[in-house]
Amino acid sequence: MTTANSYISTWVEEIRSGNLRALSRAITAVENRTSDSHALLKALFEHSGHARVVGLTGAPGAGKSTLVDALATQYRKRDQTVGIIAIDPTSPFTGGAILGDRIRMQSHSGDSGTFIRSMATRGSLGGLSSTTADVATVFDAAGRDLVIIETVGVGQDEVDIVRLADVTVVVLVPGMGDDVQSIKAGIMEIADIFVINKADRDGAERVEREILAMQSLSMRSDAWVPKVVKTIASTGAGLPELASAIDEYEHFLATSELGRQRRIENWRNRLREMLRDEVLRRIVNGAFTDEAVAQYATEIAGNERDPYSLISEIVGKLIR
Ligand SMILES: Nc1nc2c(ncn2[C@@H]2O[C@H](COP(=O)(O)OP(=O)(O)O)[C@@H](O)[C@H]2O)c(=O)[nH]1
Ligand SMILES: [Mg+2]
Repeated sequence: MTTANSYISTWVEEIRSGNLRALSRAITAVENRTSDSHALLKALFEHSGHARVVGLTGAPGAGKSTLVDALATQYRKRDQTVGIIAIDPTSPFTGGAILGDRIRMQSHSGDSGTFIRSMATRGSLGGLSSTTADVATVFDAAGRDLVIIETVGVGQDEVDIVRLADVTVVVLVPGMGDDVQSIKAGIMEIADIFVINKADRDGAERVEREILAMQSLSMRSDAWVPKVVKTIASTGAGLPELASAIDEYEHFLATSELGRQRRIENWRNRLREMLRDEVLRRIVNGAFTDEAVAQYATEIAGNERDPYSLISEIVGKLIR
């Protein structure tokens, strides 16, 4: 027990002192939900709460990774440290995302102030947004000033992830068929800032007009009007403007109590998810092993047993 605790506290100290290997090991542990990750997160939590979290979402190929890179460079110029979580649901373990991120890492290589981690969406034992939130907590406790989460804006998972962020940036591009109208309404509503990337291409103005037209029709409940920033991520054009737009929104959050409310709302959702994960984990470790599930399923399919009583029975045992 004591050994375990001192092992964890040594690990925490290493993480907090900027040891990148310790940080990397911590993220891996959290991602894989290893047996010591729980104790680690508990110990790290008290050191968290300082980082600002920026979420960046948009269609594949919109230039999110390039933009995140360029944004990290902006923050490094201000001497702020950055942790990047890149999530790509299309490339679980191999393929484009990982290769792309290896290449990207080189652009910051030699600078320990930017730390990039790609996360697989499949194979994660907890919910994806839960794992992402925990990795963000690790970065936060490690003293990173800014955590940037990059995710493809497609499904509910991604919307949940983006909700973790203090500031959400939705990346659009001219053409590509993702006109403002066809973008998922859910993604549209969560934008605190719009980026029109690839502004070197034709049609950037049209996208901008569409966003502005949409904004003129409906006001957000908090009265914030999301800024629209045009960028060319590959050259860095518009990046200082994006950083200022993020500053502005952060200032708005800080002076309006909304930042705090947003964090509370976020925790309401996370607590439910954490509870669900934990209950499921305990049940799977107990009565609901793969073998048992196969047996139950066979019996239920054969009408030898009813599923309702089975679930009540299993959950009942856990709660008592
Ligand atoms: N023309 C142009 N190409 C860009 C721009 N930003 C990114 N790209 C390119 O678009 C492609 C996809 O970029 P990537 O960052 O991987 O997109 P992601 O899938 O959204 O992360 C890459 O070939 C980038 O070099 C831009 O502003 N203008
Ligand atoms: Mg990417």
